Amino acid sequence: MFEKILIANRGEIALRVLRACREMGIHTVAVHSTADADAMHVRLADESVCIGPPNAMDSYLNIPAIIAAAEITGADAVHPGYGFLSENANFANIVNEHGITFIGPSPEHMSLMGDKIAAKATMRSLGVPVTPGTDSPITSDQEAEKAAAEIGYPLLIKASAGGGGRGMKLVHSESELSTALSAARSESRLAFGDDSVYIERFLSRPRHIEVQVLADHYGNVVHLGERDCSLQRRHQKVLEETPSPALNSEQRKHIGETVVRAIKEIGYLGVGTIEFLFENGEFYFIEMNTRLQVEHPVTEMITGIDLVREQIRVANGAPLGYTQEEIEMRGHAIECRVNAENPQTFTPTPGTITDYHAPGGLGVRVDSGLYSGYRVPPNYDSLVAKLVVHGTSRNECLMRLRRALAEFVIGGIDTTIPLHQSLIADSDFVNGAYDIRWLEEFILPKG
Ligand code: MV4
Repeated sequence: MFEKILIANRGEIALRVLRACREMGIHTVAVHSTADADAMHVRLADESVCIGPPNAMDSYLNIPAIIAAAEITGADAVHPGYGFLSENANFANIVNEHGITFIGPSPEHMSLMGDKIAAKATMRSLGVPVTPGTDSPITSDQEAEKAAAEIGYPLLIKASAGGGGRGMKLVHSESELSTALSAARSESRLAFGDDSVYIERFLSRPRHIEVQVLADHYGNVVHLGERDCSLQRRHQKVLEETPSPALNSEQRKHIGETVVRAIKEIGYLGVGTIEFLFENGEFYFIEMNTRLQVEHPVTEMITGIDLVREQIRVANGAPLGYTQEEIEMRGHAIECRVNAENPQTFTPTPGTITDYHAPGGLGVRVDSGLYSGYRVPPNYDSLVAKLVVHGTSRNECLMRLRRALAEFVIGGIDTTIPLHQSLIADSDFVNGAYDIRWLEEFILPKG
């Protein structure tokens, strides 16, 4: 097993990885910016290295500084967490070239899935249902018009190098097509240095459902069910749950088996998430994420599988210790993302935590680096805690979540806890009757 892992991240996920390492007897190296010198992940790590100033470009995205920290401390593996360098194939490649194990898939799989057109073409060829649309980059207005005639309006123009909603253009009719195409191209060139775009049929009110997979070096692949991540604001997830209230057990089994077959076929390694839009009983593949995701704990709560431990084990060459049949999905889990933001305006609220009390009790988990006296820096993502609750049924989970939210004390700054309280009190949410547009409509009248 690895002796020492460098955690190339910050905040709650750095702590999450550190906890898995400690349970496995693996030493940890924290890296941090000058803004994070007092962060919990730095305090708890066996060793820490300051890698630069607050700006992420100069610290958490600074590849030479991170490699130097790994070499100086003698780390034999790097865990990238999520965000930052976690889906950067160039970083993974450099780590590996230094004789250090990148805890994640191969750089080739990261590049393949980073190219959204190639990812879709690959999935389609493997029998995964994909969103109707073009299979190669659009090269001219005429080609776009021809494709649009088959796909129908409204349609979406998406950037191949985009993902997560960046660089999408909604087109209502042919008269808008040429202008939207040039706009999408130039925005994509500016943002990603790549102007490849593709066209998809626009699905008007789907749900966002993603399937978790786990693969080892020996062709063993399992799925760990799905997560419903439809509750988003401006492409930021707010609350996630598993199982999805929208799926029945046949649909779950079918999409799980479809995904496992495809992932086995490409020889993928580690954890991965296959994202679908789900509308009128049909799944449409949109993207695959090659990293551990923020919302992974809901899957852990219903399966009992420690996904970070599994990532580390398979990266080290260990085989999965179980088959699909041995995985049991029990009960229901919900995650609330607690952000340092005003719950009405969503303006970030960095500042000093004056009081802190995390909820506890049966089925309650809090992943957070907060403590009383900690100063939330203004430089990074506003996620400061994840409240994850498990229950034997969705209803029990909801009752427990209501109780846990009421117990949660984060003093000194505004957080999105009140938003979660009003959200889970709404009858549409209680009934599971929501889609990707529901949350923004829910927020609007009060905004
Ligand atoms: C779509 C779509 C409708 N039709 N594709 C946004 C993020 C990126 N992963 C894909 N996204 C969408 N793609 C087609 N063909 C609507 C969205 C979308 C969305 C998807 C999931 C969760 C929230 C969303 C919010 C707005 C738009």
